[in-house]
Amino acid sequence: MSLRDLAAAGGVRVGAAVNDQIFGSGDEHYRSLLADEFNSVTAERAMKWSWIHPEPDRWDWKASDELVEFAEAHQMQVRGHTVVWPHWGTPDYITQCADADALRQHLVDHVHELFSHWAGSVARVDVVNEPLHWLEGRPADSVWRSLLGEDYLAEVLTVAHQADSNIELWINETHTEVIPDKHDLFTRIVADLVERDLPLHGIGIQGHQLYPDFSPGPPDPDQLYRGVTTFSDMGLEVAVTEMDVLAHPTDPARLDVQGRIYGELVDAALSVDACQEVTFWGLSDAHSWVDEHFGPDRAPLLFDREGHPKPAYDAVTAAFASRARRTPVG
Ligand code: 9MR
Repeated sequence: MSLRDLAAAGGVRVGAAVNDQIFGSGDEHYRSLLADEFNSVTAERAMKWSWIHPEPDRWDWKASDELVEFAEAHQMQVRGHTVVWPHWGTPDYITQCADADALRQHLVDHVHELFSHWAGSVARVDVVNEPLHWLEGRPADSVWRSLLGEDYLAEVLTVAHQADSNIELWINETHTEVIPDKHDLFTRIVADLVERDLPLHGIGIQGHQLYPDFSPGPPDPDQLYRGVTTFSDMGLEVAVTEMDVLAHPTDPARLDVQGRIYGELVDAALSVDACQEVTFWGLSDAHSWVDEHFGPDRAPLLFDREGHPKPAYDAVTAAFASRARRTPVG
């Protein structure tokens, strides 16, 4: 049984981030692996503001439309990623905006155009990505925070809900499972939005495991479980949205160690009913943002460079199988 079949048997989604260059090149092996093993896709870049709407009067739909059409043809769901992102992926006409009303108008125009284009084909959107500093328990500095104020998340949710109330709205954050201060602040922010009844559907816990290259702590399934239950207890849906696990090049047992870590993390997340999705941040070790940023050969994904399944694939498959045994569909 493929990963996708096992996920479907448990009523959950298994996703992959799609690299627009490889996908767009028409690579048949890449495309068939994607459709055979996954039932959800996230565009790794193609839906970000800088790519899809690089200038106020210019939209570039090609790469994302092609992905949405592919997903429809293969009965896969689409996770839209992302609208407001303090750190990155945002064009200069936004990051250099100096006037709050002008920024608000850009937000309304952008979201309305996106959501009317995507109506019926994009099920959910990470409307805010990484509102906090990457490695510290404090808000990220951005034009959104400086012009619209601390409560800009509420404003973004309201604008998006007015644009299309059928698209699920998500906030996506990273490293909360390895930085306790960050988890605590994020929990307070989300609890406040929920208490005020803002239209928030779910929380994405990205799940990048970059230790020891970057993250302050090693992968910790208990902390991931704590993160998932925190938001599930607030009545929200939860997804692991960008998982990858770095396998350090000098460790001879690295692929087995990586497999064990993957299995424990996915198991911890899927053991909570509210966790409805695990998405991996890429398809095979041939292409990952990890190698570009942290050095070559970190082999962070489920398939090797040739597209063959690794021990990580087997471990993740076992975790999805156990979810399917616990909550069979139908
Ligand atoms: O993997 C993505 C990389 O190809 C892009 O250049 C980069 C900027 O758009 O974004 C990377 O994806 C990020 C994701 O959108 C949000 N969480 C962290 C991911 C890795 O940096």
